[in-house]
Amino acid sequence: MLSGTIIKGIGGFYYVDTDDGVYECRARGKFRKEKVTPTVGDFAEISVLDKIKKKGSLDAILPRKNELIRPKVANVDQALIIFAAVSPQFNPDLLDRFLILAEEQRLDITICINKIDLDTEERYRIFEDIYAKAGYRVIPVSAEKNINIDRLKRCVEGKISVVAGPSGAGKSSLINCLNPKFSLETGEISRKIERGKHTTRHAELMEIFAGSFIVDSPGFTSLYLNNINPEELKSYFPEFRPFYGQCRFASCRHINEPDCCVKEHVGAEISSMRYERYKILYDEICEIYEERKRQ
Ligand SMILES: Nc1nc2c(ncn2[C@@H]2O[C@H](COP(=O)(O)OP(=O)(O)O)[C@@H](O)[C@H]2O)c(=O)[nH]1
Ligand SMILES: [Mg+2]
Ligand SMILES: [Zn+2]
Repeated sequence: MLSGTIIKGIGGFYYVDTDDGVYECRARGKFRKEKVTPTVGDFAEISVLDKIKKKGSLDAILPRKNELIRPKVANVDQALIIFAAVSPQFNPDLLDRFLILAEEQRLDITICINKIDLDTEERYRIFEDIYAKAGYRVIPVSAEKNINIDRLKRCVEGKISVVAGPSGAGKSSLINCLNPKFSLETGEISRKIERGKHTTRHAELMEIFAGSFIVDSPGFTSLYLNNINPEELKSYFPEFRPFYGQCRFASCRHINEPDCCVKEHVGAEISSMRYERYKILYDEICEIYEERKRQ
């Protein structure tokens, strides 16, 4: 018997990455009976049917730590959110939307600021500070000049990381940088290929090195916060957490209530930029929420 990680599932076959290479497996009937769908990211036990042709059968999947819906992946360890310092211009509003979606999925989060080689005035440092203070791990890098790639490598080591970020931020370039064995298309060419893809994309794990996987997340492309409950938004701002339970009202939304402990710390422990965005997004989400109730 062998064990490994399911890296791809397609047409009834599951591809399991083991110490003995990648095995193509069919799932035993009991999965259907038990209504369990093996999922990319699952740790699986397989029996070897043909060692040469690398065929096997999927016998069992181990209990999941978590399960994302879009992309459909189990056992995700972290979201790696990649933004460019410039080109495209760093956009904190967009970053906050990515963060909220990742927080909603309860993922551990790393923010990677790429292309620092182009940011001659080092304006990215302002954002590095704001997000580090909010409680996020922030890694400034350059795929082009190979800056801090070791730090990024350590951060993905032994984990399943879901990669997200705007087009052009340098996601593919960074993956190529982490392991020169990879040669993902980058730049304009890659965007043309992406536009050409109309088939539904199946989630697939890329093994960047042994035991370290990355999964692309087309599901993060819609950044309308349609499914966020306005009352839960505050729990997606980690910098509010130290003040939990200290406002006068337990239900405090930290907007216009009296004796709000969060508001008292804005400008100090809590960045004004992030707090202002919280209020804007709260209004936006309330509007969507009300609109849906009327329908
Ligand atoms: N100057 C500079 N350019 C970069 C860097 N990383 C990526 N690029 C360029 O930015 C463009 C978009 O990169 P790509 O990896 O395709 O971005 P993706 O859409 O996020 O996958 C490409 O032309 C890259 O060569 C970097 O660190 N510095
Ligand atoms: Mg790309
Ligand atoms: Zn409050």
